[in-house]
Amino acid sequence: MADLLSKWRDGLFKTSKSAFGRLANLLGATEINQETWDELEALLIQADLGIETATDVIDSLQRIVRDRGLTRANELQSVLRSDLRSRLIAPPAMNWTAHPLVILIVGVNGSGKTTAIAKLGQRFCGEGKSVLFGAADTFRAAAMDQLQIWGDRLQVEVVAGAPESDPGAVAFNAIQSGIAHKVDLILIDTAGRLHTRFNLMEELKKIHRVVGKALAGAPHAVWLVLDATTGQNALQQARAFKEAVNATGVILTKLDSSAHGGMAFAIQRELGLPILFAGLGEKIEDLEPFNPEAFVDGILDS
Ligand SMILES: Nc1nc2c(ncn2[C@@H]2O[C@H](COP(=O)(O)OP(=O)(O)OP(=O)(O)O)[C@@H](O)[C@H]2O)c(=O)[nH]1
Ligand SMILES: [Mg+2]
Repeated sequence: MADLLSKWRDGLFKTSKSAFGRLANLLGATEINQETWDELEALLIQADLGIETATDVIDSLQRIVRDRGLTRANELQSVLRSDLRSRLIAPPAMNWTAHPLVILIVGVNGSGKTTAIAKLGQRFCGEGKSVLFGAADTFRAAAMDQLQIWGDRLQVEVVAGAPESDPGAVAFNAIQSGIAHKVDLILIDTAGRLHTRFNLMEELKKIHRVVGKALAGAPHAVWLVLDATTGQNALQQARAFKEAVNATGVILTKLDSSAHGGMAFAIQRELGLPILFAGLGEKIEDLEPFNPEAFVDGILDS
């Protein structure tokens, strides 16, 4: 447990050092006055919470201060911590009813899709599930090699196609193979694409449709991989992917290289999508189920 908490703390080091790092100074042994509120609001906006969330947090804290008759700024620290925790939802438990369970992994270029698939493969294999990877990123030959290397290492079957072959066909084959081998989980990797490129988003919709033809009800989930270093721009990406292929959850990667961890709040508020996993480092074991308490403690404890 201590291990897990230090993993979150280390992973969120940059975020906790950024805007959040000034909280301790701001919320010191002084009286709460208008300046406290103005500075706190500015700090929360700089910390990537988004303007709406920042305003909401201030309103809620002001209510608590009135109700409890608080006067000292340092009393706001614990109030803020519990308010921030309450704004993040814990990820729902994995639903394994479908067999095989098919999950489509989508996102812009370089967001960490293939790495996340390897990390998820390791996690679910460790939980005793049989896993298959579908390499429906036929755009770059290296992409298939990358997934194959992970597959070999994890002893997970990888279904790939010829370079530049139809990604929908690869996804279809992956599902057929998964059904034949009675695997528990099929993770389908897709090529990175800019959410603004119409043709590429149409191609993604097609992959989604083909997956549904290969197995009724599939994909059972669409996980959107967002790079935490991109900050607020990730929200635009998320909206486009949510609309195109009905993304059901978010994997927030590279929190360890980002000072923008606060965007987790904006993602939940503005998209209503749960954050399922958080990438806290480059190693295969550095993907953790999203944990609101550990997350808030990580960003506040600098
Ligand atoms: N520090 C850190 N690096 C990460 C994390 N996740 C992925 N990366 C790195 O990000 C880079 C891109 O990762 P990929 O998994 O190849 O990204 P992708 O989305 O599959 O990329 P495309 O297929 O080209 O769209 C790699 O160098 C990864 O090691 C993370 O959580 N933390
Ligand atoms: Mg990839």
